[in-house]
Amino acid sequence: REVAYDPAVAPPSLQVRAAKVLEGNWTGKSTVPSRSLYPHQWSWDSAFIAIGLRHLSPLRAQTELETLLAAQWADGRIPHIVFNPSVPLDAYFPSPDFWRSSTAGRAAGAPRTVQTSGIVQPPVHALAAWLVHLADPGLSRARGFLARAYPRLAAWHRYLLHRRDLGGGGLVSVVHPWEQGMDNSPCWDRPLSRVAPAPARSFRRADLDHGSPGDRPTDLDYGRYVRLAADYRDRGYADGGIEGVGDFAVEDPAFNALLITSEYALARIAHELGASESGPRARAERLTATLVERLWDPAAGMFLCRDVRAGELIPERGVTGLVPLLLPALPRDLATTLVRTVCGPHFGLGGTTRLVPSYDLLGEAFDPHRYWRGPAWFNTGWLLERGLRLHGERGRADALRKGILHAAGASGFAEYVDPYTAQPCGATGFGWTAALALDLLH
Ligand code: 9YW
Repeated sequence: REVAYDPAVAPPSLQVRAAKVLEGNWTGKSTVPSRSLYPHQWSWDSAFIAIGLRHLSPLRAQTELETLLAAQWADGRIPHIVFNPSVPLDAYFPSPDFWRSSTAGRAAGAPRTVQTSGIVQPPVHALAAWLVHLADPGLSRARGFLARAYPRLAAWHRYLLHRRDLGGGGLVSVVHPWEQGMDNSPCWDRPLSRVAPAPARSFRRADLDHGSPGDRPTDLDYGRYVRLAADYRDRGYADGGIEGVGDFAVEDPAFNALLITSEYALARIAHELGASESGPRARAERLTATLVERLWDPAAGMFLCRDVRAGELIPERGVTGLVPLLLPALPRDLATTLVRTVCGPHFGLGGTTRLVPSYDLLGEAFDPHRYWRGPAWFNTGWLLERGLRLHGERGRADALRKGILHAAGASGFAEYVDPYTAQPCGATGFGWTAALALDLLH
């Protein structure tokens, strides 16, 4: 029997559905990661969101990044959250009255007119700015988009390279699991065990109003996050070498690999602006060598995190240790080994999984539903898809792309999914899931 095609009843395409999510999460100046769980602007979310938004509206994508950059501190840091003053204080914890950026962060140069957090997130921004520029170079030039963004992005990288080299070996350290962006990854269990948690009664978790407790970090995790953030705040958000650091300082592979990727982007931006700057590219190559020297673990066949306080590598396999596949100057044998690891028993890509789990499938702490302890996330999937393609793994990149697009659509653009079944976890209508799906469609 023949069924006539009726466009009125055809289901909306993935592209249209993703655009709708981004439309719904747009506030007029930036995009929230999730209307329910995360009602403000998040730093690396905005970078990923801009990368997708550029296909819908290059102007909105530029505005997204400009709003974030306008909240930069005088010391160069880009805060991990820019608060929306019209959202009630109890909608998200920790709220502005916890961070107190304009008072506690005064010495570090926090802005007076916007409230922000005082920690940072991975530096995806120069990469995003470059990709946004490429979507409509005419508009970008007419608005002076890169000319205005460049000094801010350069100051951001300087802050990280000069103020955050806590291990003294040339890599950037994060001082809080929220900075690295994979909050409760088992990679943090060991360094976090040194942190005395803030008492559970001393704060109220707004996240549990929206997310199922089994999909979220535990109360003990939160107690430690709160303690670390409060200590940093009480030191005036000062970064003063290893003595000035709290109990948590970690050199993370993904954070540093994203900085390197953004250094390459910064080199392209400088070139576009007519500057003869060889700094960023040379730094990117030097940093790649340092990353290999300090974080590569031949036995694991991947990068590991370095606990700066303890002076040792952390023996846990997190997806963070695969992200350096993004780097063009990675030695060939390391790239080959990384691909083997992604597709081997610990991450299962193309075998037991179609998406990359956030943590070792065989690890003791593996939990397919709990946040960064196993579920597959779309931003890391997108980064690995790029890495595979860069190193000539076209078939695997195509398959991962297909897996990501399918899971994004089928899950209602979930925050994260079970890596085996792609069952949705966390929030749906999630900003970077929709944005990065859109990008992969182009
Ligand atoms: C938090 C917004 C953020 C992401 C992080 C993710 C989570 C929890 O949500 O952080 O309260 O900040 O772990 O990567 O940027 O989507």
